[in-house]
Amino acid sequence: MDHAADAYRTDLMTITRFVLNEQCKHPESRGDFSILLSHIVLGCKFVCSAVNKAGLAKLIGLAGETNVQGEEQKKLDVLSNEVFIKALVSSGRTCILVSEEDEEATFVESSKRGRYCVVFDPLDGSSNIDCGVSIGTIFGIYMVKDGGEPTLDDVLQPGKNMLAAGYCMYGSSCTIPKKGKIYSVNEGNAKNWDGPTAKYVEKCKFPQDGSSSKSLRYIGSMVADVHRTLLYGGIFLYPADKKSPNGKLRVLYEVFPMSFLMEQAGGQAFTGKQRALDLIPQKIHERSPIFLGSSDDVEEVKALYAAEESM
Ligand code: AHM
Ligand code: MG
Repeated sequence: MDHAADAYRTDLMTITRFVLNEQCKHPESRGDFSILLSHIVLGCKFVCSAVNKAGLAKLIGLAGETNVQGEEQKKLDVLSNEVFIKALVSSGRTCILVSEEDEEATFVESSKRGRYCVVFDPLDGSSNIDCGVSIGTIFGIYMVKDGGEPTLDDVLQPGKNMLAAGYCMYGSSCTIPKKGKIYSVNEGNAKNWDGPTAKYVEKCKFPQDGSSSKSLRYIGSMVADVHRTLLYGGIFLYPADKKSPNGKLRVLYEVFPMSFLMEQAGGQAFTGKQRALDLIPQKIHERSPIFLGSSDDVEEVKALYAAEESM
């Protein structure tokens, strides 16, 4: 007999149910973190529905503003940012918010203040909005350092101090394979790459050890490229180059959360100089080169940088 339950999973594990289940295991907890996560989930659900109906609701296109990094803001960038700021402030559990879209950090007024700092990119990959490719939200959470008045130092902490990080992909639990068959990079920047990056990509195409060459996959939405890397393995790189000596991606809300997730899944994240999560950012919108993915693949990049340093 054909039961609906055979065709569909009916024991749905939603994120809200997961968070509540986890919280029940810690009866001493105050529930603050769960409340914060539920507000992040609310933001994601709102943005998801806005992205789904972007074409119909005339949300496609530019907002007419340029953000702090000199990039044109899309209407959905502006809307998503507003939604997240409001959701996070109204959670009553946050004290400092750093968003890709806002030049200055937001300090939550004292009556609504909590102990958590949230760094986020409300809509990563927004250049892909208009063509319907997957885009997403990236976030990381820190605990404020002490009970005093919050300061920027509370968010300028190394990534390894993050309590949690996540992304939500719009449009579409894992352990990343130890080695993968895919490399993911904007090859259009190749003429400006440094030696180790160029050598690494050359090895991906023309391996000298008898292994097969890797396939190139590059979407141009970090969320989608890292999502695939987590599932299939391989490496995602946004290296430094002559034009952008610090790469493109922002430390607090792109590099750190994705590096955090990559390490949790058993992979590695490297900046070209050090473990990405050991960086201590000096500015909220600081950038860093990043190589992240399967442990063995990142190890190869590390060896090439080490070899160059010893020359
Ligand atoms: P955004 O936050 O302004 O969307 O920019 C970040 C995006 C990442 O999602 C992606 O990895 C990268 O920029 C792509 O950059 P490029 O077009 O230079 O390859
Ligand atoms: Mg981004």
